[in-house]
Amino acid sequence: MKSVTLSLLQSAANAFDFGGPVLCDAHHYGEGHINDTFVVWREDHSKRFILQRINTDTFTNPVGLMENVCSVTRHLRAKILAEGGDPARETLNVIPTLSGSTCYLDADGGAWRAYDFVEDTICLQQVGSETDFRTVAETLGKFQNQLEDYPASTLHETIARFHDTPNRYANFEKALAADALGRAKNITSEIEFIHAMEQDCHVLLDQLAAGEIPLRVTHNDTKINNVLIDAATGKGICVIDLDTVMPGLSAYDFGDSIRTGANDCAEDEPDQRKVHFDLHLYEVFAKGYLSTAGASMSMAEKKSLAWGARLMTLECGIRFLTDYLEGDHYFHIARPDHNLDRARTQFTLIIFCAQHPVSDTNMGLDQMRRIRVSFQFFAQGCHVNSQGSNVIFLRTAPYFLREGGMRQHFAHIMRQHTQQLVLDGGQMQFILAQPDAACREVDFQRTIDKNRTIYAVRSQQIQ
Ligand code: ADP
Ligand code: GN1
Ligand code: MG
Repeated sequence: MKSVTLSLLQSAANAFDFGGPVLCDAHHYGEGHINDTFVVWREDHSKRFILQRINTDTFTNPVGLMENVCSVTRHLRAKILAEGGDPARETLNVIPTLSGSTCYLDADGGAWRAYDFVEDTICLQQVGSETDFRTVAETLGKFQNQLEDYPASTLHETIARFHDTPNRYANFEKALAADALGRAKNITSEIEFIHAMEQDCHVLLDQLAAGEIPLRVTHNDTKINNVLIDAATGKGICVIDLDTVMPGLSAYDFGDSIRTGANDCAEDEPDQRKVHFDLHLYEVFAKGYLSTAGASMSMAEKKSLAWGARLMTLECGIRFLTDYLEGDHYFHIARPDHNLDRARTQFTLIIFCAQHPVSDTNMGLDQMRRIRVSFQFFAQGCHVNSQGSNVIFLRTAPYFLREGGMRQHFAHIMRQHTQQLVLDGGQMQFILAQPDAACREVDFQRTIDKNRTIYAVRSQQIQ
């Protein structure tokens, strides 16, 4: 799409009923990857609005999309009023055009829409505190509840097969086969990683097809920056970016938030050593989400949420990498290899969840809790405090130790404290040793003692 100039923006703004003329600023607002978002002010600065050019390469039916948004927000408004809330702040309010339409189509085929600006809110790009993440979780769970009785069949499918992970996988394969920019040679290990995950891609759709989990009306893009938090009270205020509200699975909404929130660095962090999946934040989010959405969910649906975390992360990584192969035409980028960095971050997060007990009861929380103790232990300070020595994991190491991000964390702790690691079912213990800063070769001798597998660290100095 053509880039937005001030005159294009001003003529779009002139089409809307803002209650008088507005001043435009052609700088993009916010950090969305899809639409072009701007803030416009009334000339007397009494009020501001969000003016957005909908990305019509992505959303090919903007009029249908706005029908969804208007109808969903009407439904939400009634719920908010019934609950004694303030609909002016707690959902998006569409500003009509001067001719009464929900969007304005410009001469270049661009589609524009406007909303009231929801004032005095915080939009998180990364989770700063546990409390905020819990708030995001509760707000999204509540959003799901409020849409429980929405007639799903009336919604336009704004992006076909949006969370069809096997189809995303197939699209990746096509982009790889075409390799239009000759970039495949840069991503051999990522390709191998995706191929190894192929079977996982089907899990949620298989559960849906088998009738084990229900189709609901879901948001489908629950990145944490799509929830606004009240700046004064810290309460969750408004779920925004409603373009993808469509029939979907609760696992999609749960998973996309985990992907963005239980990660203690940015989605596009270029240094993979800094990427760390935070199991404690996972648990915080799960509790918050279930506290508002859980009552109507069966155990099978709750269990599916953990798969959502894994598959939304995988799917997003696959999408970033597909875009990288195809020349970065889908997600906005700000630097070369931006999509590659984003994809790698997703894959590192998955490696961290490699031991994720996705099929356990109670969404794996019990087992999560057990293994968390040790995960937290070896995650402590591991980036801050690097000794500069190397630990090499041999082929005999458990597979998850051989993978990038996980290995970094293990390696650091190994060289500081650990002599022996015991895996007992999902449980791990570390037997501490005095720190020794030598460069170590670490091997894992598999010893079976009835029910127990012991990976002993044969730690020998190699230099
Ligand atoms: P995208 O689809 O590109 O992510 P969004 O609709 O999420 O677009 O908008 C991008 C950003 O603009 C949001 O992350 C948020 O910071 C800000 N934003 C969007 N709508 C509003 C609103 N009504 N009030 C305040 N901020 C908003
Ligand atoms: C896009 O629009 P935004 O920035 O909230 C994308 C999501 C991805 C996300 C990755 C419509 O979200 O699906 O998960 O980027 N939205 C669309 O950051 O494709
Ligand atoms: Mg957004």
